[in-house]
Amino acid sequence: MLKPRSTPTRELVNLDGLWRFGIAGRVQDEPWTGRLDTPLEAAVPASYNDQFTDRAIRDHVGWVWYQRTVRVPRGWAGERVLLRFDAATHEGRVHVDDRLVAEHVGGYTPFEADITDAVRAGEEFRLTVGVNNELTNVTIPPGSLTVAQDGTRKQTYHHDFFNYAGLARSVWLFSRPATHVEDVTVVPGVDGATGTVDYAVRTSAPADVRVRALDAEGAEVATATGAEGTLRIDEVHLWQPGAAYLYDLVVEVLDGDTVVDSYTEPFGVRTVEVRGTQFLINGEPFYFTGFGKHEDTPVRGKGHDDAYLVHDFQLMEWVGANSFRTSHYPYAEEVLEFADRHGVVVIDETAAVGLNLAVQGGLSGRGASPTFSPETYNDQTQAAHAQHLRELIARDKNHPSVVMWCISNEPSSSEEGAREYFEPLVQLTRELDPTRPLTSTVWLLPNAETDLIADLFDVISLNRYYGWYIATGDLETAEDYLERDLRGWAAKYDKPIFMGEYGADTVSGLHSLWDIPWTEEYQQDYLDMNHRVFDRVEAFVGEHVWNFADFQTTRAIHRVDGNKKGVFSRDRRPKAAAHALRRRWLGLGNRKPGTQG
Ligand code: BDP
Repeated sequence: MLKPRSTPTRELVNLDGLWRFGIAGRVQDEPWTGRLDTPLEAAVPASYNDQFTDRAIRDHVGWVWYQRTVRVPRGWAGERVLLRFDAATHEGRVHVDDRLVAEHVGGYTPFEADITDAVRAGEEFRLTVGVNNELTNVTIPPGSLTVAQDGTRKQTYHHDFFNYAGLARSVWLFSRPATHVEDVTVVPGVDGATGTVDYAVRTSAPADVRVRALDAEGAEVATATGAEGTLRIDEVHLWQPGAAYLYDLVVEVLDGDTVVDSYTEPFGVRTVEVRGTQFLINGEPFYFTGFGKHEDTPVRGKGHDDAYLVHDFQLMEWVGANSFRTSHYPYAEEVLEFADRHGVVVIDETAAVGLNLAVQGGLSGRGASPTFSPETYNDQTQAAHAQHLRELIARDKNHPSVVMWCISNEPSSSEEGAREYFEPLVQLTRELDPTRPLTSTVWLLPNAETDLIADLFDVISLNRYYGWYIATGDLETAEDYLERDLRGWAAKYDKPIFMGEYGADTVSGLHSLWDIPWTEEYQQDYLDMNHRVFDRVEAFVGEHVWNFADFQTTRAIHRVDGNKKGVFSRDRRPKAAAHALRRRWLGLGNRKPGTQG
């Protein structure tokens, strides 16, 4: 789905700001039919949970309502008028005046509604949006929902991060010509010094199409006509990790000589390939340094914030990180665009976190339910996962920063049913995007012998906590376990091995002379131990520390005001480990430590 942009034929109005807000049960029934009966206002974009002092709002399970009035610009008569929600977490229902105009399930991908027939240029309408935060066995991410006899809804989670919800990303009103560009796909390639750009344009109705590639200075470097084709860019300027370069693809829909729609999609020319145990970007071995992140800040929750965006990327550059993973859901598109412009490499992850009842069963002492079964994660879950993959790839396919899809985090991959669940999803992802490698992270228990799905993927991504959850506080034993584990994978598979997560909770400012978990010294020693092992394993292609920053977690997990595995605190101050990582990562030049540049 194309990002709404202002172009010579399209206009865009941003609807962020303060909206009337209330939770179901405290506002009238069918709140879209009139003015929302509430004293509250909530900021958009931001999760609603932490904006108020009321626990009932923070912990609300079910629908909440947002409302504002919107005026359609008077010059839009004759144009199609659309609403676009960058995200409604996890389900959205949109009403224009009394009319339902859109419904969408999935909290981290965008959706739009053509409201032309419901509004008039120059006039106002009432925009009411319901957002539901419930997670069940058939949503992505999954959760468990129980409803008590008195109707109280209780939500439990299969992930540790707080279930921030609401309108955490921007809302737009935009105009589009009746005959328009619906979609653009750009697949770059390299042929010697020439860039090849396979493009495909989908239009709303049969029409002539012209495309022009412009370089960063705006000079035209290639042009073609037709909805599909290949552009050749001589002396191409590659998009490189740490040295971004973007072209623009200007796509025009023509009626004779008249341009009826124009849309500009930025793109980069780079290649990605897994060969043997190497991960190649532009034919060069690439070593990932960086983090698993979260969209998480005080007060805003998962709300997108440009100041944090800039600051987080500054901190990543400062620490020498060349990449990050969008753990555990697709991030705001602004984040990927920023990564495109600044040469930061991204592993783009779905919201499929928690397809794992083995972890929970073990911890609760109740015994594990089977993860994959008609009562638990079933065909309907798989269908929701497939739909999520379609929407993610439709949104992010043209970003040069995205070098790999991570289709799930820590599923129960050694359990019966895992292969049947994942094989069709892997196949679907390869059909949707034949160009990017695939991975899925492996949780701490399955090893090379017990895992049932690793062969389906191109890169083996391991989340390992030896020295934290296993061999806690005993880094010698942890080092031995880790090395044996990694060597097991390296012996079995001729594939790159990547550390998707490794980390230790650390309270900023807590120090000790001794090797004591939770101290800043322990976090450093823990990371050092991991790095010694990584550097001894040849097939190793990168390391993403868990986590970039401390983040808020759900109540039902043993945490001290959130997950403290951040290398930076929640307010982005460096822990000692940040300085240690900086010493290791700066100057690596995207190369594995110890190898020649
Ligand atoms: C991993 C999960 C991650 C958690 C982390 C932890 O992938 O989401 O935050 O453990 O426990 O299993 O810190």
